[in-house]
Amino acid sequence: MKKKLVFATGNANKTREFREMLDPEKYEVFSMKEAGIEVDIVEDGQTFEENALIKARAVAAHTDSIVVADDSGLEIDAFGGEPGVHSARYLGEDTPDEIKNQTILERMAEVPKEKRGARFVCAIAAVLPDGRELATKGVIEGYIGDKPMGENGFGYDPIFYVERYGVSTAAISPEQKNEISHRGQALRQMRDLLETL
Ligand code: ITT
Repeated sequence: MKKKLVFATGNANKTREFREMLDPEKYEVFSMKEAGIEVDIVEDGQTFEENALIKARAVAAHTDSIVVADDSGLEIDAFGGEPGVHSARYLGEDTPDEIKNQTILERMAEVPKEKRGARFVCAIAAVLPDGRELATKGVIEGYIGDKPMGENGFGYDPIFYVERYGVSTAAISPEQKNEISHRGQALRQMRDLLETL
């Protein structure tokens, strides 16, 4: 029987990547909107793990399905790990991604390659109908490039480069990104945990 999942996110790009990675024969993924759930969630955790759990619990209060949430972001070494858990709000919630990326590149103009390290982190939390909670995490190491590159992906992808390809995660295919990404790693682990239920 297919597992019904409600994905506790308002981010359409995360939802797309989730759907790309979950076998539609095994999982029926509903967005909060599709599940008719509207909640205002205050993400006031100190870590990605805490925030993912806050989101999953908030939505689980409104459904009997399995709820899965993703909290993710970009840690930049030259900024002491920022924006980190503040990635969505960084430089203003409504500031377009292109402006955020351009601003980061400008602020890092003088930073040499060896100090441009960065990573995407993704924590995924699930709350089951019986109240059990599951958590997984994925990390992909990379660096901030010297210019935006690529049309795929979303958010900070155009400035986040990976050594393996020498290009940004917006310049590789969605399949290639899912194979190596923070979200891909965390979601595959979560899928394995859900398989054992
Ligand atoms: P929800 O909380 O509703 O899930 P959100 O976009 O607010 O959506 P987060 O609080 O987890 O999600 O913020 C994560 C931000 O980090 C996101 O808005 C992107 O800017 C960035 N981000 C996360 N994963 C990314 C990825 O795979 N590629 C590029 N940027 C990413």
